[in-house]
Amino acid sequence: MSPAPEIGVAVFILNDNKILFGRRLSSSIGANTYALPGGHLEFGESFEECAAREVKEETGLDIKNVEVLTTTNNVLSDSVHLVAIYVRAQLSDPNQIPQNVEPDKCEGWDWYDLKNTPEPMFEPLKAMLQDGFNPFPTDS
Ligand code: 8DG
Ligand code: MG
Repeated sequence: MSPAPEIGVAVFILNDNKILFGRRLSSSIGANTYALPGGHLEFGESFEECAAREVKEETGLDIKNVEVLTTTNNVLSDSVHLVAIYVRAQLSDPNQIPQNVEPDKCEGWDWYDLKNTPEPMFEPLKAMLQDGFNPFPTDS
């Protein structure tokens, strides 16, 4: 039987025209590449609940105004099929500082301009950003 696709929620945290990215560590999927905070959808969760939970678990940040933006569907190998729901959110308190709560999974978090995103980028995000995807509201 084939393995099931994984469902992830990834969060563009937008603050002061910047986006939070962190470099993935260890043997996880996409090791050494930069990605958004996020994680697997748990049974019964909404996308918004999953986004807030994963952001808190990984960065210590509290978010608000979670909005679904788009999805990706990537088959990375014979055994890895990722479906991701991308949301955007704002910090509940814009003065909060991200903490590296899971240092075994992430090198650390930092803010980047959309025009100067870090490399190498996690594959599912790379194509999106190369295509010109913009997570900011159109009036900002
Ligand atoms: P968990 O198992 O502790 O719940 O979650 P995690 O260990 O934090 O999961 P993850 O690998 O960070 O991400 C969940 C899934 O979402 C995984 O299949 C990879 C996929 N994914 C994308 N794009 C992105 C992204 O930009 N950031 C994150 N974190 N995951 C992403 O396809
Ligand atoms: Mg994660």
